Amino acid sequence: MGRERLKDKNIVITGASGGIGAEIAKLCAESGANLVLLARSIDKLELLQKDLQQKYQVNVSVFQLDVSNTDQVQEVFKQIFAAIGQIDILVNNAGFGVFREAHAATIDEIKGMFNVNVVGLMACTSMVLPKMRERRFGHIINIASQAGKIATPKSSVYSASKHAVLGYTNALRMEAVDYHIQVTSVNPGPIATNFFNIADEKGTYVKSVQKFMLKPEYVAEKVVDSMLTKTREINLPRWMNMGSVVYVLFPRLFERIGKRVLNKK
Ligand code: NJP
Repeated sequence: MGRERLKDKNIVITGASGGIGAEIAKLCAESGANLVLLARSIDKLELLQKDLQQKYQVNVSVFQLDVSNTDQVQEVFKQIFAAIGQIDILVNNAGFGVFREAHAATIDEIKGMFNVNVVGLMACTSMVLPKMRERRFGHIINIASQAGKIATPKSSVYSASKHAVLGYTNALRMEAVDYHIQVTSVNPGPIATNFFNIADEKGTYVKSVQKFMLKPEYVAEKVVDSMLTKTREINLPRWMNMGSVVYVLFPRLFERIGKRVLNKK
């Protein structure tokens, strides 16, 4: 799909220092968009900034931001608006998971996942919504997960956080429609990124899902293709989403028959 519509648009991406965030940034820059890249690792953001500016002659600003620090979110978004005027697209991508059974998850891990994946995403969204509503224009893309549709053993907390993201995103979409603001959720299965260095310490899950692991470049392509379109949800791989449809219809049967498949972590 042609991406000319992204030329000169201002796109903000959280969690842009690596993984799918960095890949989304590359494709947006290639399409002529101006970028604001956010993450905690400012050194990585500065390297990416240099690379994209040199290759594509677009404006790229970077800000250090821990999205779980809501005071910092407010401060950084004020600076962004002062620097670039308006935000056309926000990609809420920052997130992490720790795969552990519910009884073993520590309070710090629980708060950590919710503060980044849920509160941080909502805080960033609330910073852009008023201006998008005023302009009656904008697109908010929330990176959720297939884990937001089907919870599996060892992902109770992570799944709960992504279920929260999907609930928020679905309500937001209905609130935003009259203001011509598009809202898209992205629900991928496993993607080959650094995510698993934190989520799957022992590498058990990575080993068992290796054969259908998605490439970050592929996920990024789908996300960028959806920008400024009316795409409601992106589900990858598509067959995995069929599972969540069956799950809604026959939950008891699905949990019983799918036990082995769902127990990969
Ligand atoms: O992971 P990774 P992905 N404040 O670890 C940033 C979801 N997802 O690209 O702060 C601000 O390579 C971190 O930057 P830094 C997943 O839940 C993934 O796979 O510098 N930023 C880095 O740029 C997440 O929402 C899979 O450490 C923070 C980025 O987030 C999204 O995809 C499957 C931060 C993470 O890059 C991107 O993850 C799925 C904070 N407090 C959903 N904490 C998968 N990989 O399998 C982290 O269904 N970041």
